[in-house]
Amino acid sequence: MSEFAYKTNPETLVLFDVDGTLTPARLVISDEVKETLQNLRKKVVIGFVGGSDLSKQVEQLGPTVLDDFDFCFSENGLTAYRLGKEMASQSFINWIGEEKYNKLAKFILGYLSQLDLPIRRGTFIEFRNGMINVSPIGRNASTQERIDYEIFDKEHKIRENMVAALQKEFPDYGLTYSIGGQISFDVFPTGWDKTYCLQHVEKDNFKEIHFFGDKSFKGGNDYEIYEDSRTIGHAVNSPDDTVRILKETFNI
Ligand code: M1P
Repeated sequence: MSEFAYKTNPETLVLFDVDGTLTPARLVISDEVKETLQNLRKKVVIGFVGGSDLSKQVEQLGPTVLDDFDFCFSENGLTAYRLGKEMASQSFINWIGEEKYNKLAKFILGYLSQLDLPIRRGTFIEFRNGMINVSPIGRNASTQERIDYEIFDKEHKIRENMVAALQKEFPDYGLTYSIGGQISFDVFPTGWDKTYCLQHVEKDNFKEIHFFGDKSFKGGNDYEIYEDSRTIGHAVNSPDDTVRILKETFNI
């Protein structure tokens, strides 16, 4: 018998993006969203799929995150947990190889060094298990610095132009560039977007898989999974919106 048999609808899985869907960008989950998820979990199987690594999701969703969700997918599912147990994962560096990665990193650092930006902080390339994350201002920016940068970036198209330059420089690398957050973009092998996590739930044979995300538009990092034929997509514009749709759809 399935471990999910105790739920009212054990054959339904509901997956959530994190930033902008369960929490405000890079901030902590509210008590209201937490309580809504607890109620939902009694009825269906729940999971999150975020671009960030697990340590960020622990900060945002809480230290008991592995117990609070049936499925936890960090880095689009490159790091995956089912009922608190880690599932097999792959790595970006094994896939790309040291030589090609070195060329890519040199180009990125050179490009960043030539940009005129009002401020810079630290950590311009974050090396993760399943991707790298590139931030012109640096990942150590404070919340206010992030907000200011996002406005500057929209006006000067810093990330958009940089992605175009990378695509031109490395046309045969098989990489996807995704501008999902406020200050950075993710770089990962094509196909390792959020749909990557769906292979981890195949064995459970869910009849319905719902996905909630705020970046479901073309070019957003929720687009592929939102549009995927295996999911029922829900586009949201805030955690409050997520709660509202959950209450309407699942009667909680
Ligand atoms: O989850 C969306 C994005 O969140 C962060 O982006 P930023 O720091 O630019 O706001 C990053 O963790 C990024 O990887 C992720 O896709």
